[in-house]
Amino acid sequence: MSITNSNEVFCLLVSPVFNPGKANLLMMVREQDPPLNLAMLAAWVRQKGVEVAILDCALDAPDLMSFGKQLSVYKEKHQGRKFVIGFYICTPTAYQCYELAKISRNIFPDAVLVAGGPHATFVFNEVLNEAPIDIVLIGESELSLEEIVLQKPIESISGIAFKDKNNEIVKTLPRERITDINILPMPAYDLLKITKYRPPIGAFKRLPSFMLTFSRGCPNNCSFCTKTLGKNHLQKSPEKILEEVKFLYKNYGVVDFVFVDDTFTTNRGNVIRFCQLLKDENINISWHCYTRVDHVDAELLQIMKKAGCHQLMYGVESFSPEVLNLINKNITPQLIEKAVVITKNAGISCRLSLMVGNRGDTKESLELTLKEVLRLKPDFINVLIATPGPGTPFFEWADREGRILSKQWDLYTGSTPLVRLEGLSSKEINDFFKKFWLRFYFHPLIIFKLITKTTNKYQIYNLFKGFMRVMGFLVKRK
Ligand code: B12
Ligand code: SF4
Repeated sequence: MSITNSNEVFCLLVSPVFNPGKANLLMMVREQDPPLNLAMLAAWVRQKGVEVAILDCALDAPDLMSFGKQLSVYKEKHQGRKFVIGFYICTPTAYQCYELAKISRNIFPDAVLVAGGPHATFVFNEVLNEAPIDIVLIGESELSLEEIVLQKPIESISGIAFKDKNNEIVKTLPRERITDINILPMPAYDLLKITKYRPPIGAFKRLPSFMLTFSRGCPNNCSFCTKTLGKNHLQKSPEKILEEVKFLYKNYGVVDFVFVDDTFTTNRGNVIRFCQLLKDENINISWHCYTRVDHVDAELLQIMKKAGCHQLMYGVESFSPEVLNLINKNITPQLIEKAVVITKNAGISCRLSLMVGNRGDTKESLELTLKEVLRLKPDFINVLIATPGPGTPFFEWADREGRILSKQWDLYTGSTPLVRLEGLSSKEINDFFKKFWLRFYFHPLIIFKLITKTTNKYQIYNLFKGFMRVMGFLVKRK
């Protein structure tokens, strides 16, 4: 497993297909997601002088056979070179990645196979045992991957796990974090087919639209959230954010952006500066971001609106104070209401992200949440079934109490009840999941608002497509 010369190394980063065959409602509104994390890692490795490519299976290798063919093409093209092949593993794609790793091992018996991402970070033992993966990179991976491709002895690399000669799993010391993320190069957007990607239906206003993220870590502790990059919130400077936006605008004509940072508005000053920079540059873009209801205020929202922000998604989860408390959300129904009102007043479309089947949920808490949502009438809602991702407090609690109903990872998509609750059966969770979507999107006033607010034919077509897909999914579901 040793690499001798960085020029000889070819690093191939693989993003698996998010399996559309499995029950997952979000698939119905999702289009094509860019592997942003791989673009970040690729840029870092390339900066260190190593040639790198990204294979996005969703676009170029939708099944195992075509994946094998693609690998053979790389092998042919880069004969005699040492391959480092890396897989992005999130929980629902874990099994698929294990299959991809097996195929890779057959085609490249001598390659170094590595894996990273949220699932690999929290269940590295399983990954090393179930797949022919040589090294798992834990958490932030730029520095560890650099050392792997630059041939450092494996035992001296921190932030990884691997199997030693005795087949024992060794976890090395934690890796130091990159504290100034402005030193990260711009993600290798040139390695992605930018215009083939498209954010979820309803999240973009016009095309081409692209997703971006500029921050790492979150100081909050919501119990269901997988925090691969820890608690320290770091965000690139507004100037760096603008640089990336401008790059995509000028080189690929991207006019609409979805900032998928967990909480884009955490650093208020940064957001205001970014809005000012957009104005100074006179770039006419529209954008959308995710945030928390306690990280906005009326003035900030007005400034964002003037700078092209057309939609905000708030992680709200529930309107029940007991549930909000149990999931450690650290917000109140009053704060949620205030955020919805000031967002609407600012002329920004408001999307609430909700969950059913969280710890503490009962029929009463879910009825209350639905009632409040229908009263406040945000423009959109997203509803998922609370899913206990490995490494989260929700998973640890449910596992400790023997409440996990299945550890079949490809069910961990947010559309299957996986935790046995005191106050609700799985059937009731499923019924509420359906009820939330159907009651909201079949509400005459919501439909009227959606139609009258849409500004172009394409948006109407897309919303209709999303509506039909979601309803088809829910109707077919038992
Ligand atoms: C943007 C985003 C999306 C986007 C695009 C995803 C993408 N491929 O980029 C969309 C909206 C499509 C999406 C969908 C989903 N997402 Co998502 N998403 C995110 C989000 C908000 C940001 C991801 C990101 O770019 N982070 C910034 C980078 C720098 O961090 P990172 O991804 O962790 O990458 C670093 C390391 O993990 C590591 N690393 C990552 N990949 C690799 C690969 C290799 C080879 C190596 C060596 C290292 C490595 O190095 C990176 C740089 O240091 C995260 C939350 C978060 N803050 O991470 C959730 C998150 C990744 N999503 C999550 C989930 C559950 C989903 C869905 C299953 C939701 C659903 N029900 O459908 C789907 C799965 C889709 C898919 N194809 O995988 C969970 C994953 C939980 C888990 N246990 O797997 C997260 C962590 C949210 C959460 N807090 O719980 N998601
Ligand atoms: S859900 Fe959002 S606010 Fe809560 S811990 Fe995760 S990233 Fe932070």
